[in-house]
Amino acid sequence: MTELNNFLSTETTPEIAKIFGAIEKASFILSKEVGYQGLGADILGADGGENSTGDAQQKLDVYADNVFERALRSSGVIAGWASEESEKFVTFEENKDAQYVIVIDPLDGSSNIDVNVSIGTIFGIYKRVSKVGAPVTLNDFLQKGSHMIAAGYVLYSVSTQMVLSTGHGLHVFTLEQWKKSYHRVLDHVHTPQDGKVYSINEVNFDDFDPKLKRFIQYCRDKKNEKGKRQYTGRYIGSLVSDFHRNLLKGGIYVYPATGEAPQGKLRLVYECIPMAYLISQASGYATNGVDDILKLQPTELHQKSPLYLGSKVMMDEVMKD
Ligand code: P6P
Repeated sequence: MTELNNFLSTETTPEIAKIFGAIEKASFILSKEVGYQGLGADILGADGGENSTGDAQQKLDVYADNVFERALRSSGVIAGWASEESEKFVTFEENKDAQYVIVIDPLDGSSNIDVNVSIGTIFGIYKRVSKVGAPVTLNDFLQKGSHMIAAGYVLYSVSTQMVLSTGHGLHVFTLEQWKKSYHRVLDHVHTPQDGKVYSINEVNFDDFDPKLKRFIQYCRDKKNEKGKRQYTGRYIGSLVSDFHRNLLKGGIYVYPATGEAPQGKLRLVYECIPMAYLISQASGYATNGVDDILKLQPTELHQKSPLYLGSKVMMDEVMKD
């Protein structure tokens, strides 16, 4: 039993612990492959294909999708999944009696792969609403975030870390590469109530709604008690990386509606909702600029949504009318 599994056995059911065990195994493989970038490994660069929603696929996107699918199928406790890389959800026939389903972005930020910038896997777990023993249905994956029972991300960076919650707080594990095991480094993390960082692609400033423009100007102008700037901009262009820094240091991440992306760019089901679940477990919160992300009713598997999430004080400020 791995340390991660040991910890989860005190936090959740054996089935949920088994799901995280599958994610753990798949992340070992991906962490190694990501680490080979630049060595001519033939899994870098564009795959030439497109995913279900027209995003150019990187070879590592497709590779990650296969690795996570194999691991989750063999866990025996996932009845089906919805992945960013496939247009439709998939029933894992061999696990039709299983009670859980997973929504996943196997590799977010993959355009950063070739320039050695950190990337991540995002996932969320639901109890299926369809009949156990039957194929999974679309409704299994279009559940509100308030019904999510666990979520996490894996950040492939200077070190590989898994951040997770099963509803009892948010915990951080670091992968010890040579031993192939995760070690808990932080538990019951609460993101600072206020922060110093706002993360947004300001090239779209002219498209932002007046409320957001006001917030950006507020961040640019706000001084601390020493008369120094209170806030600074940090934007890696990788949601998991920006989220992780802001989670630990305090801050806000915003991908709003823009001219090119009137519904935002991020996917509600397998990016926004799992990240909203995680920040809510760490005393922050997430909205689509108007409503709590966890209260939204998804209507399509790959629908997009604006995403505002982070420290309470900064979120309250950006949400002010
Ligand atoms: P832009 C990566 O493609 C991603 O989905 C997020 O990880 C990241 O925060 C965002 O898009 C970057 O998008 O339009 O600012 O380059």
